[in-house]
Amino acid sequence: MIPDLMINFTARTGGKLMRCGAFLLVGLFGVATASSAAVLTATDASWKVTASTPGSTDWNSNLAFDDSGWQSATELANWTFSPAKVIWSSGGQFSQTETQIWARSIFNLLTLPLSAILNNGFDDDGDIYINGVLVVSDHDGSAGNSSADITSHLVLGDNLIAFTAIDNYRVWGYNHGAAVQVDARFATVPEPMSLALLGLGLGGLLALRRRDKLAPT
Ligand SMILES: [Ca+2]
Ligand SMILES: [Ca+2]
Repeated sequence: MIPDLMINFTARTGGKLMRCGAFLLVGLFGVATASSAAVLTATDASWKVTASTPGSTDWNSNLAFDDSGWQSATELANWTFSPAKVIWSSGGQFSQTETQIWARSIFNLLTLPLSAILNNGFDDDGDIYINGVLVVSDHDGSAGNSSADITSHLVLGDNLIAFTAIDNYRVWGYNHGAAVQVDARFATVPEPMSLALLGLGLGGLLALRRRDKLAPT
């Protein structure tokens, strides 16, 4: 639409049209590309964890699952994954007993993001679920990071992120950890300046068009 208008009017209206076009393009560009970044959730001491096999299989899909018997996660310091903290349960970084944990957290969305990327690191392996859907399955037998696009699995309101992590390479005890973080981008409400520029451009074009129609041919 814009190129046609530009071509149609340029020959007759010269500089004024160019100014209207510039306002339109700046306004549209500002509206179309406006977005903001946010961390939806990241592992820290608020996450609930247990080193005992959950009593029912819906621990990773049911928002109302009773995890009151689980404990607050222990934050570890054995690798950096900012702003997510590396967590495990009470056994700590060099536990002699724990080889697997289960972890849960709930976060709320007032609007759905344009995109959401789940970044994670496991020492050593694990599975991650978003609202009951398996989105990461890492069973390569060694520590490492990966990421997954989880945009389509998010819903308005409460969302459950849950994982199980397994230490399967023992060094000085079960030196294990897991870090999980969801980074999202949201569309933002158009800024007043963008709307003003858009209005200026449209108003200018309409004025030029009206004048063009009234002018003798
Ligand atoms: Ca792994
Ligand atoms: Ca390990």
